Amino acid sequence: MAIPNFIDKVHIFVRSGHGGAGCVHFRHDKFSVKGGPDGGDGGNGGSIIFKTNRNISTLHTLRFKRHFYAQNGQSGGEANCHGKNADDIIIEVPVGTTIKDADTDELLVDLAEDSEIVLLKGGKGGLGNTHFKTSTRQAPYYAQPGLEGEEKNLILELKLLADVGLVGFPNAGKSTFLSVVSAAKPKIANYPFTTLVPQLGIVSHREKNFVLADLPGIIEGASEGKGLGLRFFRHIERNKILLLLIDAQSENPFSTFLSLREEIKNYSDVVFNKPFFVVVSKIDSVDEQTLNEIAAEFQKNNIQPFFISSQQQTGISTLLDKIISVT
Ligand SMILES: Nc1nc2c(ncn2[C@@H]2O[C@H](COP(=O)(O)OP(=O)(O)OP(=O)(O)O)[C@@H](O)[C@H]2O)c(=O)[nH]1
Ligand SMILES: [Mg+2]
Repeated sequence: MAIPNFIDKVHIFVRSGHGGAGCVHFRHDKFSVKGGPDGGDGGNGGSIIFKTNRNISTLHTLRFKRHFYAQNGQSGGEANCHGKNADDIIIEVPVGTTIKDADTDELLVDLAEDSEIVLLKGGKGGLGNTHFKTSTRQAPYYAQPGLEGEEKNLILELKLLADVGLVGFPNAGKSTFLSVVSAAKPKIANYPFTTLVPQLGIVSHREKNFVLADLPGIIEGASEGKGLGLRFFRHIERNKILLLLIDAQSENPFSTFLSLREEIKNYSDVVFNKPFFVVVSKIDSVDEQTLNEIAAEFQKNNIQPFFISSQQQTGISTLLDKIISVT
């Protein structure tokens, strides 16, 4: 499920402007033939600024324009005339963009929140000769040159912020679900803790996209620091909606659901209060009567679960319809 417009990594070249030179000039009009210095300062070069914009969700505009040169500052003029400062160049990027130096691989900035940063400062304009007059040097034939701008090759990467998080006990079928709804290829196996770090996939459904995160399974006691789950709870805090995956084969799916909620509550109120859907997985592996009993138990508690089988691809479309209606 490739998404043509989904660009998450681009190379660009940026250069800030040089400062304008300070001016060497002496006043001479009909009243002062040998006037004092009046050379003005040079203007500053334009800077390269990165700014987040929440209305942009990909880096694709940078695919067409990859070179950014800020203008140089204007030179200073006579009669203390200050050279014009060059305009800054503002490059807008989605929240979640990281910027690396392409030559050194050094991470320069992580625009994880709304922010604006001057990445390459324009060169400062030079001072005109007015500034260099002293009691012993009445006629300075000197002004500063403007300072050089900077240039850099950059790699911009968009860290995907997942909209939807898959949360469940180990072996619940989270990775399998991710693998059938996105192009991601997570490791799947019939033992707990197959997934060790969060995996992300982009789900395209009815011309809408969302990012789904498959998180390592949490175990009872995760909130007390047992198992891997806790380390990754931070990711869950950034998700908008959670899918609580409950294995239909578990002894009592409803009490499995309650213990999952309990684990979450012990860890974080933020996560506990997030909207969630209950998804009963692997429904191909139990008989219809069992499914009816599971449904009845949840319904008694006013919860309407989704029933899916990733293996047989049943119930998936209905679930995705619901997700895109709320993301
Ligand atoms: N019958 C059946 N088996 C499934 C289904 N989905 C997943 N499984 C199996 O369940 C086992 C665990 O699946 P995973 O997707 O690795 O589970 P997980 O929740 O990611 O597990 P951890 O990463 O260990 O937390 C694998 O053997 C899968 O083949 C399903 O819809 N039906
Ligand atoms: Mg997994």
